[in-house]
Formats: sequence, structure tokens, C-alpha cells
Amino acid sequence: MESYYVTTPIYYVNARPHLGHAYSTLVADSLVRMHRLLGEEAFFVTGSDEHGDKIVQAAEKNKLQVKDFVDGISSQFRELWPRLGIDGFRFSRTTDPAHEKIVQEMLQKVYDAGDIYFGEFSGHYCYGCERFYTEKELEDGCCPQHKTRPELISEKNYFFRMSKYLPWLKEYLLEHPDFIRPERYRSEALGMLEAGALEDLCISRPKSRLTWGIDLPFDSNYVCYVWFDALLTYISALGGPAGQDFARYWPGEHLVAKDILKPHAIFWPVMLKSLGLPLYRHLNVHGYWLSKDTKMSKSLGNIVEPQAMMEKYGQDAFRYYLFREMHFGSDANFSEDAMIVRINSDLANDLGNLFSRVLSMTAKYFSSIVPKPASKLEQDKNIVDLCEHAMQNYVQLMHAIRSAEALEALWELIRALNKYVDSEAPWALFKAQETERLATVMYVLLACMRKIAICLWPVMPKASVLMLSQLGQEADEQTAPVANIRNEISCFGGLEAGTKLAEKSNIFPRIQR
Ligand code: ME8
Repeated sequence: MESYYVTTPIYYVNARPHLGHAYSTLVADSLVRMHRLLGEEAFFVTGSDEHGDKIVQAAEKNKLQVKDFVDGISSQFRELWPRLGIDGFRFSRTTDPAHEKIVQEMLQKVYDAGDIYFGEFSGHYCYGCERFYTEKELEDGCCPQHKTRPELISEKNYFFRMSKYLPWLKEYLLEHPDFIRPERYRSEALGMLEAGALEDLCISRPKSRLTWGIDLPFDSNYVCYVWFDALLTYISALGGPAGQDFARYWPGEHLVAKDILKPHAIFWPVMLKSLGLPLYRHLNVHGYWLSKDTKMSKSLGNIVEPQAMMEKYGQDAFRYYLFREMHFGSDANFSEDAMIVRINSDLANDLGNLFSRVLSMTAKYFSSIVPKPASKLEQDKNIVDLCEHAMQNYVQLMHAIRSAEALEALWELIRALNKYVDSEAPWALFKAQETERLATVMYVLLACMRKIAICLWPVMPKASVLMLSQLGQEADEQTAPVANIRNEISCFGGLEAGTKLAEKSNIFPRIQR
């Protein structure tokens, strides 16, 4: 059985989860579900990044011991995901002893290989980013992300010989055009390499300044820099390079937003190279969720609470909107008004209406039993072809993390099915007692609806299960509804005549404003 492994960022626990975190985690969930639908063994790793200055400062602000503070926020992340229908993940914390042990082993390995040295350093330190900036990287003397003036700090520290590997990394990016995708982010990473501002990476913090971190195995006066620690979660969650899961799942895929392109595009591949480990497969970079055209972030205080949205609009509708609205790689504006329009038009009018009319007609004409189809006419064959084509596109696009286009492809079929109901007018066939023809039309509709419900399992697991159960199919939110969706694409049918169906359906009620 093929295996698939993907990761989300390991989120900082300095504040509660918001829509941005929820989005990355939902994408990971949908990918895992998609790969399970393709018959693969798949899971993802998410977790919490708990060391460093930023966390200590947040704990102090909340008047809590650091450990109590990180335990509290970390559980908020862990507990939120299942409420959003997110399943199939391993939750990793950077304060887990097993992770800390692997970080120390990896540090020692890099040190023994001669890629870590001790040196004096003075530089511009941004507390928000928890890193030093070179003069060239600053914009008007300020951190490009936080727009604050970094502090000039001078101290002795350990350095990772990153610069030694940068020419190799540049070659690698040039030779592997889809290593970082979409393309604009590969160009951005190449731009960083070409600008010449990257130097060796400071990977330690003296304990005189910070104790909340993992001890360097070769000098207990220092703790490890948070990024060196957090990035290693991607392999410590697999038990480290010697773990069984590592052999089975590595190399994996990474999912991040563009804010953390540099550590993932530059630091991480170089760390893996120094450790002699295979590089990840792809870095998949998405844009920002904006709130009134500004990046949603905890420091700006303009965040959207995923839990509140889900309670207000329902888990499926909320997930659908996020997957449909954001084109992976670009920014998207979050707006409740736009969400209501989507729910009413795509879910209530198109999909909900199709289920509701077809199920109630089957109840009326065939006592809710799937009829046996007779031979197909041209218009039926066109629908069957469209179904195959739409599913093919959908699977391919979801696989490529292009959910907005994938859903658009599926909705073409849903809209065509609603038109097919209008043009074939089952009520007229019933009246004229054309039972064979009526049976064929209803069968074509129901069989396509089953395929649509299967396709939607990665996007709206709850609704998919509900639609499948209304179609007399066994399904649950944790197990893929079919062994391999590819087998469903080219063979029409899959719904047995004689199956008992629900009499009516109201899966997506309209939202009144
Ligand atoms: O950077 N739009 O953690 P973090 C879309 N601990 N996604 C957003 C977003 C927004 N407005 N805001 C946040 C860290 N995100 C490090 C990561 S990994 C080894 C260490 C999501 O809590 C998005 O995935 O600041 C982004 O990359 C991540 O949260 C940053 O999370």
C-alpha cells in the first residue's frame, strides 16, 4: 500500500488558534482524506511550537508559569481540530521528551560533522521573529515582518554553517522546479539565495538570556534556537531517522503559509542535507487569509474564530467556503457575507436542492427504492460522460491542492444534473406512465449523486456521510467510503438497484440574513 505523509506548521502557543491556523490544518486533513480515498495509507502531523522568548513573554503577560501556559494553549489547538472535522493527525509538541531527545541527537550529529562552530556575533535581533537580521534584510532599519526596530545584541553563540550549502541549494531549486510550489514562492526563495544576504545561522541562545529551550548537547550553557528545534518535529514525529515510520513515510510534503517561507525553503533543506537525510518532496505554500484586506493575525487583533464560525454556519458549510474561496498560493478575503452567498447558492440551491428533489421524487415514484435502469439515450450518456470527466478533474485538482478549481469542476456536474432534471421532467414521465424511461433517468441521477457524495468526503466529511446514508450507503467520517476512488471514475453505476433510500433530504438549509 502506498503511503502519504504531510505536515502543517507547528503552531506557536503564544495565543489561541484562529482561522489562519485552521485553514492550513484543514488543507492537511483534506489531503489525507483524498489520499485515503485513493487507497493510500495517509496521515499528517500538526502540533505546537512551545519554546523560545515569545512564549515566555506571553506566559508572563498571562501571569502563568510557562509550562502551565503552554499546556493550556496547546490543548486548545489539539481539541479544536476534531471539532472542525479534522481527523487522521498526530499531534506533536516541541516540549515532548521524545522530540527533545531527537533534537539533541540531530544537533550532536551536525556538530560532529563539523557544521556547527562557536563564534562572537553582534546583530539585529527581532523578538517577534526570534532571529537575527542582517543589515541588508532590514527595511528602513525595521524587521520586514513586524515593522519594529530590532535590538542590537552582541554575544557568543553557536552557528550552523548554512552558507556552505547555499550554492548547492540554489542548484537544487533550479533543477527541481516543483520543489517549492506555486512557482512564485520558488522564485522568491531563489531571490533570497541570489540577494546574498544569507549567512550562517545562529542556532543557540545563551541561558543567561533564555532558559526555556532544549539544551545543546555539547554546551549546557546554551539552549537551541526555536526554528532548529521546531523544524525537526517533521522527522521526530516519525520517531527520528532510525524510526520505523521514518522509513515508511519520509520524505513527506509540507504545508505552510508564505510568512514562514524562508525557514522552510532555506534552513530546513540545508539542515536535512547536513544531516545526510533525503529532502522533503514539496513545500506547498499558501497565501494569507485577510480580514478587510489586512493579514489576519493575533498581533493585529483582527482574527476570525473558527469555532464561532462553525457553530454559526455548521462545520460543512464553513469548510466548503474556505476550500472554495482560497486559491492556493494567493491571499483571500474572509467575509461572512460572501460565505452566506456561497452557502445559499452552491450548497442550498445547487447541491441541497438536487438531493432534496431527487430523493422526494424517488419516494413518490418508486417508494424510495433505487430502480433498475433500462438502456440509455444520448442525453443520459452525456451526463455519464460529464460525471466521469468532472470526477477525473476533481481528483486531479484536489491532489494538486487546487481545491477551489476542483470544487468548481464538481459543481459543473451538479448544475448539469439539476438541468437534466428540468429537461427530462420525471414528473411528466410519471404522468405518461413511461416507467422504463423514468427508471433510467432516476437511476442516472442517483448514481451521479452517490459519486458526488464520495468526492466530497475530503471537503465536507459530515455532509458526505449524511448524503451517502440517504443513498443507502454505509459510511463514516473516519473511514474512506470506497477502497479507491479511481475505480469509481470510469465505471458508471456503483449503486445497486433495490437499495432503500431516504424519503427526503434537507442537508443544506438556506441561511436567512
Ligand atoms: O510560524 N492566513 O507558528 P505560527 C493563512 N511556530 N494562514 C495563516 C495566517 C493567515 N492570516 N496566520 C497564520 C510559526 N497562518 C512557527 C512554525 S514550523 C516548524 C514552525 C498559519 O503560529 C499558516 O500556516 O505563527 C502560517 O504559516 C502559520 O499559521 C504560522 O503559525
